[in-house]
Amino acid sequence: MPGTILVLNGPNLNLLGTREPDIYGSDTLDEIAGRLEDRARELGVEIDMRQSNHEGHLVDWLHEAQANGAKAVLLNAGALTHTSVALHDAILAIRVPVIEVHLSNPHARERFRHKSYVAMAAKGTVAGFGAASYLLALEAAATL
Ligand code: CA2
Repeated sequence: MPGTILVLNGPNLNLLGTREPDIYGSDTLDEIAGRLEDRARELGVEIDMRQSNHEGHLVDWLHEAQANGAKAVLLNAGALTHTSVALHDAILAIRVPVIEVHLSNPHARERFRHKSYVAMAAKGTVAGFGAASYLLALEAAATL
């Protein structure tokens, strides 16, 4: 639907809440989606939250955001953040603003997480606030 904010989640984020709560928090992705839905209702925006373990699905959904006239995309590309030129190119290929989201702060972690192909193409990044990163990114997206 035109004006929707797409919330895209990459590999392994379906496992949230089951392991590594010290790094990623104890909320499941469904719980985060619920909180985003509540806040979206208050802000008067529509969200559509998805998750895939496959890079191509994320590329297709970015293209779909453009084709359907989405307002913005919140993208937590998981580990693909640090490897995917395809996602970088897809973000540059669309005019819809993309906000990079991370639960953890990749810059405070291993060196291989310091490079982000998503950040180089995104409008901005919210990272390090756990589930609240998504809510802060939604606030930003709603004002665009
Ligand atoms: O902090 C983030 O949001 C990340 O995008 C999460 C990715 C990681 O590769 C990025 O560097 C930062 C990993 C998601 C994996 O999520 C899991 C959840 C529960 C158990 C294991 C992995």
